[in-house]
Amino acid sequence: MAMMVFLAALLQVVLMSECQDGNDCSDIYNSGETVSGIYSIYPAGDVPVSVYCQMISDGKDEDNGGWTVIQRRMDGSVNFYRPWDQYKRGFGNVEGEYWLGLENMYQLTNSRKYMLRVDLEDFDGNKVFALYSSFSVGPEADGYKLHVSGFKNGGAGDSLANHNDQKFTTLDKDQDLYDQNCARLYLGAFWYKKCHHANPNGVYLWGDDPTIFAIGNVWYTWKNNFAVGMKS
Ligand SMILES: [Ca+2]
Repeated sequence: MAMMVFLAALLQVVLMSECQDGNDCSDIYNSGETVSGIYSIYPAGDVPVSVYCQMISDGKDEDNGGWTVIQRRMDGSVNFYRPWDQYKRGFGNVEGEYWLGLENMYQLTNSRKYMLRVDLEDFDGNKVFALYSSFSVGPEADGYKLHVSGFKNGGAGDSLANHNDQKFTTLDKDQDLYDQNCARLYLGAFWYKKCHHANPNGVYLWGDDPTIFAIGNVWYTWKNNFAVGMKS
């Protein structure tokens, strides 16, 4: 069976602080822009960052609003095996595959409360998601630690629980708990532990390959298989 290939991790404001226009996609949505597309947001309040906003107005109440896409894989066009500096700043094509950047994620989640939605799709068109009512990324001085809680299952299962409270590891910065560098072992970059149940920044594989192990876009609790071409 062919495995997944698309992951979009989205953020949405849960609680609004005083309204500042355009800090994130939620602000843009609330200002009346309800069409999904590329917008400029201001995670740190001053420097604009181009981002894809997934605007939902015809879904369930908890889905409606502007979601800031923090990571997306869809066609393997962007190489995600990159060093720390690029994971810090962000990379890729905002109209396609990209990573928003750890510093941007920190700036956003440090100032407001967000939830996280992980959308997964396999090569057969099956779609599932995982929802977390709370998501934040800590400061660089603390390794950009991941904090997720409040899991709600949309069929994907909870593959991030294993990664909660872990620091971020890239090929040139090992902050995981394994005795080797998990990013180098699994050709990605993530909040690895020892090493992962999810590898959304791994290699984009066009389907299963039993000759390899855990380098693809794994989301273990959905496809109970580390030899898949899925992610996260
Ligand atoms: Ca290590």
